[in-house]
Amino acid sequence: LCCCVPAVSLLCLLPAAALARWACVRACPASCSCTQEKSCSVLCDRSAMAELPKEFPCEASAINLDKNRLKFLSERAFGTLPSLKSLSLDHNNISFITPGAFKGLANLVELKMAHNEYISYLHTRTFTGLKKLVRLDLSDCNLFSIPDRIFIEQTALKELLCFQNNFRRIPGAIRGMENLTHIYLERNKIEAVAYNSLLGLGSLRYLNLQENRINVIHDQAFQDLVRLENFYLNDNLLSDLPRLAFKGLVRLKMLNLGGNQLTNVSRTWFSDLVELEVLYLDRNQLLYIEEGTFENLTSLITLHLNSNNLTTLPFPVFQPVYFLGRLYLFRNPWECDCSLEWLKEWMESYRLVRDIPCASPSSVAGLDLGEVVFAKVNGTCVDPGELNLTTASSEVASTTENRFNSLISKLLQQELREEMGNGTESLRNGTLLDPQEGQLSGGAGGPPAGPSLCRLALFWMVWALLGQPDRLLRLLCT
Ligand SMILES: *[C@@H]1O[C@H](CO)[C@@H](O)[C@H](O)[C@H]1NC(C)=O
Ligand SMILES: *[C@@H]1O[C@H](CO)[C@@H](O)[C@H](O)[C@H]1NC(C)=O
Ligand SMILES: *[C@@H]1O[C@H](CO)[C@@H](O)[C@H](O)[C@H]1NC(C)=O
Ligand SMILES: *[C@@H]1O[C@H](CO)[C@@H](O)[C@H](O)[C@H]1NC(C)=O
Ligand SMILES: *[C@@H]1O[C@H](CO)[C@@H](O)[C@H](O)[C@H]1NC(C)=O
Ligand SMILES: *[C@@H]1O[C@H](CO)[C@@H](O)[C@H](O)[C@H]1NC(C)=O
Ligand SMILES: *[C@@H]1O[C@H](CO)[C@@H](O)[C@H](O)[C@H]1NC(C)=O
Ligand SMILES: *[C@@H]1O[C@H](CO)[C@@H](O)[C@H](O)[C@H]1NC(C)=O
Ligand SMILES: CC(=O)N[C@H]1CO[C@H](CO)[C@@H](O)[C@@H]1O
Repeated sequence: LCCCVPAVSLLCLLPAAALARWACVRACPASCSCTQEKSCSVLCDRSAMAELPKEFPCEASAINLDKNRLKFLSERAFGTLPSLKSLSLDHNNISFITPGAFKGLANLVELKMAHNEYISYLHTRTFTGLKKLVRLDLSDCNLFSIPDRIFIEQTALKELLCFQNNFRRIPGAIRGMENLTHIYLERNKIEAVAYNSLLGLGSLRYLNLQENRINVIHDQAFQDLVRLENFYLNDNLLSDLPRLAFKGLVRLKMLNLGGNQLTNVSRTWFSDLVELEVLYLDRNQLLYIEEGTFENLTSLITLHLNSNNLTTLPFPVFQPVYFLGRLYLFRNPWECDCSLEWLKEWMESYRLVRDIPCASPSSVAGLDLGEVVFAKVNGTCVDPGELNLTTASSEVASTTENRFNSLISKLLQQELREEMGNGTESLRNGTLLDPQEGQLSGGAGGPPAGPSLCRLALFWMVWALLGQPDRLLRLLCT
């Protein structure tokens, strides 16, 4: 029974603060400590408790029961606590929750039950009475599924944390929960995202599905997620995506598709993602990126394409390139022939790219693209592997150009090396973290200033000259 009745007349003589303190402490359970600062907090964590105390202070606004040995919650396990906002039961050994266990906690906002590894089943009426619940944590609880109607009263729910369970599909219970903003479902065993799995989630801003076993995504599965900003789909088993997979996600800022099995990137996938700033496509098996793929990504700052099977990257794939701040291309079997000449130039002028190890042609294998010197014959680039076939006829021109070209490369590389230092890239669970990402967000990737501009100008000058070897020779020889 609740004790929250106006205190007896004697107590009315006490000041309100003193009265509150008295009330909070008076009913403090034996193995807990109770503090009344702003509101009544009951701390019962790490006290080897196997059963709940008989009674909590009626004024309690927060109860912490973490790291005990609780096994069982009976109906109305906490009595009636009209002031309780936060209840934490993390790291216990709860294996059964009687339907209606939380009845009487009508104003509870946050319920934490993470790391109770023996909860594998929840009854439809588990959360009955929790009409104000905003945040629910059921992570690492060994759940295999939850009933579709379990959240029928939790219309205010905004954050649902269910990572590290055994779900094989996205719980139907979340469908249509229009106030949900954050869903954590990483490290489950989800295999597919059906067209109706995520219907009606119009407020969702964060969705984490990483480290599942997703191999199928139905067409238009994400169509209702019009406010989604951060989307983790990395480390799944995707080998393809529907043509219009991300259609309508106009607010998306970060999309992580790393660690899948994609081979082709279709130009239709990202056509609506006008606010996307960071795109991860690393650790796939990409062979081919369709021209125009990044065409509409006008906000893109960082693109991760490292650790794929790319051999070449046609220039038109990167139009428009002006907005990009960082481009990661390492760990790909690059074929450093003339088709990558543009990338080398870009690399040297803008410093947005580095680390492009060449796998072929054999004459440059093992070099970095930045070290490859593209020979020119009559102003036309000659692929490294073929050099020996063509040098004879125009030996003078090409060697002079080569020497000049290589001098410029060396100068630029020297500087590059000085700027790079070590450890610019750190791996977070296989996904590259960009240490500068945060700083880049305001209009990053614009033209480099100061010395870089000079380099750029120098570079284009040399380039223009190299395109006209006669002029270059005149310039060098007079
Ligand atoms: C936790 O509960 C399970 C099953 O209910 C039991 O097998 C296990 O011994 C309990 N562990 C502890 C530490 O009490
Ligand atoms: C949920 O959001 C809707 C608007 O989308 C709002 O009318 C409703 O009051 C919200 N529910 C709760 C319980 O906050
Ligand atoms: C990938 O693209 C190439 C070139 O267009 C095409 O030949 C191949 O069939 C595509 N593969 C897949 C799996 O779509
Ligand atoms: C880019 O957006 C425009 C206008 O919405 C659209 O017509 C075009 O097809 C998009 N490009 C790609 C590659 O999808
Ligand atoms: C990508 O390269 C890896 C290792 O080099 C290879 O095992 C894999 O089959 C390649 N994938 C494709 C699609 O070519
Ligand atoms: C280079 O140009 C000269 C004269 O224009 C021509 O004789 C020669 O065959 C050209 N060499 C090659 C490799 O095209
Ligand atoms: C040119 O060099 C490549 C290797 O760099 C070699 O395989 C090829 O036989 C050479 N061709 C001629 C005509 O010497
Ligand atoms: C760079 O790496 C070298 C060898 O790997 C190491 O000795 C040196 O301390 C590193 N420098 C910095 C600034 O981390
Ligand atoms: C930074 C980060 O997310 N690290 C996580 C990598 O994955 C392991 C387990 O797979 C986690 O324990 C780390 O927190």
